[in-house]
Amino acid sequence: MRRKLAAGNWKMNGLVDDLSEIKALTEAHPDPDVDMLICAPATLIAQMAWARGTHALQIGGQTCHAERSGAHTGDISAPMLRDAGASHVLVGHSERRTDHGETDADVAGQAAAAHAAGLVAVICIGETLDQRESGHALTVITDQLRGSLPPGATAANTVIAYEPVWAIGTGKVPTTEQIGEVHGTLRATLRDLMKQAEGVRLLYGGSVKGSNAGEIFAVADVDGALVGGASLKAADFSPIVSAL
Ligand code: G2H
Repeated sequence: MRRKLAAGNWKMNGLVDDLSEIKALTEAHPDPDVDMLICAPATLIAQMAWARGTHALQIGGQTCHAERSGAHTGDISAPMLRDAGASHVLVGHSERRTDHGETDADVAGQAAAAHAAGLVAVICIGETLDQRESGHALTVITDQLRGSLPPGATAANTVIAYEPVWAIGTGKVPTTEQIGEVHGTLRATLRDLMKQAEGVRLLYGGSVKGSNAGEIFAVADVDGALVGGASLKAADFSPIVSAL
C-alpha cells in the first residue's frame, strides 16, 4: 500500500514572515494520515524545520548539484540540504530543465547525489504542449523516466512527479483519462526498470487546487500531488491535503 503524499513546491517564493503558513498548516492537520511535504527555497529550510516543531511535516529542497561539494558558485549540494533539515529534494522540475538546461542525465546525477546523501529524490518529468499535440506525450515521458532514474532507485528513496509543462501555473489541467494514461504508462515503465515498482509513489502536478484535487486523486496510480501556487497559503493547500 502506497502512502499518499501531498507535496508543495514554493518555487522562488517565501520570506521568513511566510513561515506563519507552516504554523497554520500544521495546526490544520495535527496528525495527518498522509505525508505532507513542502519543498522550500534553500534560505528557508532550516527555519521551516524549526517552525514545524514536532509535526511530521517533511521539508525538501528544490534542486541539488550532482557533486557533494566543490567550486560551483551559487549551487547547493544534497548533503547541504540534508544538513539544513531537508529529507527530500525535487530534481528535474521543468523550470530547472528550461531555465538551466538540465538534461535527463543531469537529473539522474542529481537524484543519485540525493540518494547518496540520504534524501528522497522527487524526479519531475512531463511533456510540452507541442509534444502532447503531436501525439508524443507517452514516448516523451517514458524516455524522461528512463533517462532520469538513477541506478539504486528504490520505492523508499524515489518519488516520480508527472507534471505536463503546459499545465504548470496555467490553470489548464489534463483530463482524468490523460492523467490515468500517463500514470499507468509510468507504472508499467517502472516495472521494466526496477524491482520495487509497485511501491514508488507517482504524483500529479500542474494547476492542482482544492476544487480539482478530489477528481485527480481518484485516478488509478495517482498517489498524491505536487502543488505550486496553491501550496503557498495554508488555506489553499489544506483542502488538497484533506482530499487525499
Ligand atoms: C508545477 C506545479 C508545482 P502549479 O510546477 O510543481 O506548479 O501547481 O503552480 O502549476
